[in-house]
Amino acid sequence: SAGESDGGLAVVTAKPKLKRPSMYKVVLLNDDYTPMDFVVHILETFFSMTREKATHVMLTVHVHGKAVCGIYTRDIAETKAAQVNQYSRENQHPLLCEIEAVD
Ligand code: NFA
Repeated sequence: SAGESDGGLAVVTAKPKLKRPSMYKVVLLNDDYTPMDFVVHILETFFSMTREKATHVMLTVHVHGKAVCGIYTRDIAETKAAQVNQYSRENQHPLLCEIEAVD
C-alpha cells in the first residue's frame, strides 16, 4: 500500500518495487584430513548431487582448494553452510563451508 496521504490513488497506480534477491555462493574448502568419501556424501546429501557430479566437485576442491556447491538466496545459503559445518563437526571432520556474495 502507498499510504493514507495520497487519498488512495497511489495504492492503485504505484508499481510494486520488487527487487530480485541477492544471491550467495556456497563454497566448500579443502583440508588435509576429511576423507574424500565423506565429502562426496555431503555433496549428495545437502546439495542433491549425483555421485558423478559430487565426485567431480570433491576433486575440484581437493585440487584447487575450493569449489562452488550451489548458489542460493542468503537465508538458504547460510542454512546450507551451517548444516554442512555442523554435520562435519558432529562427525569429527574439519570440513568447512562458507558463503560468498555473487558479484
Ligand atoms: N584433501 C582431502 C584428502 O586428501 C579430501 C578433501 C576434498 C577434503 C575436498 C575436503 C574437501 N583426504
